[in-house]
Amino acid sequence: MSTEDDRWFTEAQTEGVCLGLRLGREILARKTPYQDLLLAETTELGKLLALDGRIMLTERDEAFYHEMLVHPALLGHINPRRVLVIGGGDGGTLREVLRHKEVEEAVLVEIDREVVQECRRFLGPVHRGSFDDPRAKIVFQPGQEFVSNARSEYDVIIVDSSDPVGPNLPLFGEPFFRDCREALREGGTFVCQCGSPFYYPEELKEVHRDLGSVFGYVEVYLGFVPTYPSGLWSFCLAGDQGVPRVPLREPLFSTKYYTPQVHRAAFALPRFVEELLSQ
Ligand code: SPD
Repeated sequence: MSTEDDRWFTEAQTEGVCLGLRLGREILARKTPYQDLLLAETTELGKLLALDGRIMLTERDEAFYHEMLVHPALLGHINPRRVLVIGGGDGGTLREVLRHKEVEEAVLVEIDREVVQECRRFLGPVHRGSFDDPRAKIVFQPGQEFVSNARSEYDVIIVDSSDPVGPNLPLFGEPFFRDCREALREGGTFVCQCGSPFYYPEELKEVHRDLGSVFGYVEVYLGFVPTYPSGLWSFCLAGDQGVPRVPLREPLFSTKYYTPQVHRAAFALPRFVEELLSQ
């Protein structure tokens, strides 16, 4: 399908469905110790970051994902001072966390140093200097290892992982969720992305079930990310003292996708999602 002048990146979203993005200049393509890393210009969606052939972000729609991963958790917490981000080596999640003036420290734990290094260099509009913010601390370590050594330290834990395969697998499942619970302070909130409920219902179902066996409260909400499989994307919020489905404060910054109204509406689930969660 690709010729020299007409190159495409295609992600096989399922065995029978692909998404194709027409590429411009390739910025870099190489193997890191953990995964295949690709950074390229696309003709319509800005720069693309793909890991192991999966789209992590395009500049055009990354804010949709990062805002919806971060703001429901932070604006639903009464005073989020210390925040832990697991994964998210492109810096988009960290950027959104640091927009909250209550945040005094944000620790980002990324397994792959090269992802941070290359995103820092080529994806300025995504991280917008967040790696160098005095409130940010960057740690290169497997997220599950870092969390297993933390006790009652964080107000919010955000898991910005890829799909549950390869180096991301340990970030899904009960043992990791238990360690996250231990790492949270009283009244703390956990949030993670849970994939496409349309193509991968089992992923959401299992994360929801496993979080439910660890935390007192779990809530599912949805967002729209055009370049992720099916576009319809799910997230789970969890905590032991309830998880508010409404913002406790107004956001004091501009956004591309998130609004307090979207926040409230995101918890209204289509029938097929309600049904898969109740099975
Ligand atoms: N199907 C890929 C889902 C990836 C979710 N996380 C992306 C990381 C962007 N910060």
